[in-house]
Amino acid sequence: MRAIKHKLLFNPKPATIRANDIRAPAFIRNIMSESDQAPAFNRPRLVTKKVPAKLQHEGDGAVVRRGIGRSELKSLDPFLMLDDFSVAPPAGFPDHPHRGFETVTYMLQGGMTHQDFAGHKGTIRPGDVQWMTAGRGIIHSEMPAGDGTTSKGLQLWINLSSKDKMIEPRYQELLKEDIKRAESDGVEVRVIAGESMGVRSPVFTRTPAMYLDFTLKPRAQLHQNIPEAWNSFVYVIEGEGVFGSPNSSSAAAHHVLVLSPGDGLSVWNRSSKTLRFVLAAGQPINEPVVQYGPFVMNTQAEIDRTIEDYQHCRNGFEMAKNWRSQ
Ligand code: FJE
Ligand code: FE
Repeated sequence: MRAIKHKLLFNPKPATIRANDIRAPAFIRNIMSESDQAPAFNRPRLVTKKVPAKLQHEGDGAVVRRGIGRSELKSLDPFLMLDDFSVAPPAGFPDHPHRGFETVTYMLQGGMTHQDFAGHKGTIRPGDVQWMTAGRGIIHSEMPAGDGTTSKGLQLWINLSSKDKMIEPRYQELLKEDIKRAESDGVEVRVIAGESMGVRSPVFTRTPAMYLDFTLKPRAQLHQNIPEAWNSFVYVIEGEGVFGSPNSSSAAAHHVLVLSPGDGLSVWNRSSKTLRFVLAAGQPINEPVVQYGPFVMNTQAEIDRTIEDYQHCRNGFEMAKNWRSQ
């Protein structure tokens, strides 16, 4: 079991067995290991806050469940927003700008077609990821693809540090097949960013971050390392699970769980249904954040300049001049 592996990993000095050691017979050792409640981490992360994602309208007729970004959870440095979106034509997110952060769109159902002012265009489908570094400026549309069915997914906004806010925009697009998976003991992980269960994502995270999609079968448990100094949260997509401590109450779908500092997270699926959740963690930027809708800068003066740049098609918004999505 993974728990045992981790215990070995974190045992600083395994006891050496001397010749005169009296070892318990095998049946006693088994009983001991079954009742052994030693935690998998030195400093297990616990749930400090459980917030239901709140339904609200966004874009043009779209509905989002906002986890991070709602008033009770304004941000969790470096994370600015997590929207669990659900949108069917003709609703969508028509032409709008971004500056100063990254958007990560992860599809769960249907498809989303994006078009930007630089001619970049594509459709992402379930399991695909678009990691967009808006940097100094992107203007784009994000609309549900195809036949009128509802498209669903998660959009995570990750802040950029002051030195990166005005970099050239960049896309990293990963198809489902390109997202590495690992499976063991009833736990499956899709590694969108960072590393888990021995597999690593090729995504470059300008703000150091991890983003993992876990599926746990009934009775499965998981122990995931998380860098100590990073902020982290869980968003439950489906089912229910016990997070942080085996004694904590279970958390159901559409809740954000903010985690305390620590070196890892343990999760138990004690239900009879599949549990699916994303775990995100990131290195805090520790800079002032001034947000005006889709512009995120450090000061109000920078926001004022951004609005001027956008209105006058300058400093990264040049291509906005004669552009409209089709
Ligand atoms: C936005 C207007 C918008 N949540 N989740 C204003 F349209 C948007 C916006 C989105 C968005 C897009 C997708 Cl694909 C998924 C979303 C908001 O595009 F963020 C602001 N501020
Ligand atoms: Fe957008």
